[in-house]
Amino acid sequence: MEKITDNQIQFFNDNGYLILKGVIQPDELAVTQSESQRLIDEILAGGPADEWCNRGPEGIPYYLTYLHSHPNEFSLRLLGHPSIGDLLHRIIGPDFIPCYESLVFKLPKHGSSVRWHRDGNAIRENHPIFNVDIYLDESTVDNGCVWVVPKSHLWGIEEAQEVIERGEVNFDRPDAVPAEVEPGDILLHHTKVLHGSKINMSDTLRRVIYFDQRTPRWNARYKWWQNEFLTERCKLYQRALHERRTNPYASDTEQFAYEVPPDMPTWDPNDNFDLRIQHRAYAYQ
Ligand SMILES: O=C(O)CCC(=O)C(=O)O
Repeated sequence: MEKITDNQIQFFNDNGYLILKGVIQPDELAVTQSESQRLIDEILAGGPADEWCNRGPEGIPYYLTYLHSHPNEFSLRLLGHPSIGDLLHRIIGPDFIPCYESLVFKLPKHGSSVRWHRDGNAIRENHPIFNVDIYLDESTVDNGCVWVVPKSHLWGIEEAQEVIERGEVNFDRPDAVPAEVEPGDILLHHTKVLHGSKINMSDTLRRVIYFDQRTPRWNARYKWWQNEFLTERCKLYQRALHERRTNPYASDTEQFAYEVPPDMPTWDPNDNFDLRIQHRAYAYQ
């Protein structure tokens, strides 16, 4: 199993992004590709997942929210991937809790663009709050890969906001770099690093799964959600690890050992709770 190195963690902390090569093995990649295609087909046919799929600036579907809640064979097991657990533990700490997931897809010929942005409500302080982006397809400049502005996660809120407002769709920044990747690679992007992507005019599809995670200590400080949101999501993560353990891939050589953070519940396998744990239902505002 590939494990993130200390040098890679340093690069991520310094630059706000990092590419990890070949983390997802071919057997898992094949299941993930075919299952995600099934969900995309369901969206394009106006099936149940479509109601949960956002459109981009061009009006094209591209962003399936609450991925685990759309019945599928791959997303919980992917969340339970041991390399992902290991890197979350090492960068964030043992109390990480996966809080959100989505499937982003850029359709061939008319794949949505994503303007320069930071994710969520940017806070002033700099914690390692980041997304794990798992690529199912090659992502290149040609098919609308993500661009990042290295070190911009260290900028102040006003400085970043000025760029976001000025250059919404202008990717010709001399300091921007394309995060080109291959299927099975992982991109880590800090939620405060400026990032975005151009429209896909090429013939190729590109799909990526996003996992976002937080900790109870950050939530206590920034008051994003009522505590129950984290307790439900902590149970979801334990369920994901259970799915991976009980339905492993042939390529699995180990499992991630998660210690349930203090004051968080232990999941009971008989507790078959709703996987659509919505942020807004638990938001403080
Ligand atoms: O995958 C992409 O092109 C960017 C997606 C993104 O940054 C977002 O949806 O917040």
